Amino acid sequence: TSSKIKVDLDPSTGVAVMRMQSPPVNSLNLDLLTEFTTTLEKLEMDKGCRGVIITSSLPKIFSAGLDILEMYQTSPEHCGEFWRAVQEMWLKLYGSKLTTIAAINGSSPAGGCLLSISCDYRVMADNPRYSIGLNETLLGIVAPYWFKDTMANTVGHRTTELALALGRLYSAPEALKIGLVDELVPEDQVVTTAAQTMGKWLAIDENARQVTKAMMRKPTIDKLLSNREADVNNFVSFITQASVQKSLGMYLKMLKNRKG
Ligand code: CO8
Repeated sequence: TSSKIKVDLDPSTGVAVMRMQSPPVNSLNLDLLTEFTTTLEKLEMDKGCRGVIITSSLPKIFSAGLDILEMYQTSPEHCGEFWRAVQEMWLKLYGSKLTTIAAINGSSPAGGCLLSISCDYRVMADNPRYSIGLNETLLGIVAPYWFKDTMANTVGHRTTELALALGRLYSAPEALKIGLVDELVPEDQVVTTAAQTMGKWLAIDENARQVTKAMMRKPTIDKLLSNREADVNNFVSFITQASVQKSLGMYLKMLKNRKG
């Protein structure tokens, strides 16, 4: 099976680097989501692993977010299966007992932003051409409540309200300003800075840190856990609406025309 994620675990530090390598844009399709979740599960069970750095092996792009082709002109059954995989990825990552750091070395819209804000800490490349944000409304779709909750837990309610309503994509400097990312560094230092920061996190008492993380995040996670099937049904009935399909089609066309 061809792997969409390269994993390197350094046994001397207990830190693994997960590199998404799914050209052209690391869009989160069913395969990548599933591999992401199983990779994280394996690292969680590995006694030699305490932290994970998540980054991209593609230049200029961290992740283009959810693969629109998984939800455009596909069956309701497929949309449901896809959505369960998105939920699973978020539940695993947001609730991970490992320390997780996003090394955001390129653009990170929508699902890419969700992935980033589900980590404990974010280091982004200091390049104003790279942007990050929950831009769902620009596609005529609505970020689910647990995307919204994750963002509000990161930057606060009002900033999230503005960001989601306008579908804002923040340049790296803007993202730092609102606290959507924690640190900007030159592009070639994103992963090394993440590794240095990881050192600080791993110096904290493991149990105290894990209990604290769970305390902060469990209510948000439980909200989805107690409502997963309703959330799947909600997604499927929304995304399969003719008007929403039309918006997705127009957005895909816009992406293609933008080229060159
Ligand atoms: N899904 C599928 N295909 C994509 C996606 C995507 N998210 N992003 C890009 N592509 C495709 C492009 O169409 C293009 O295809 P082709 O080669 O056939 O023309 C190819 O990937 C390369 O893309 P670009 O030429 O645009 O590459 P650039 O390097 O110029 O730009 C970007 C990279 C910045 C990532 C740009 O592609 C972009 O902005 N992509 C769209 C990002 C986006 O808006 N994603 C939103 C996805 S929706 C989501 O994640 C959350 C949904 C929540 C659902 C809730 C519903 C209820």
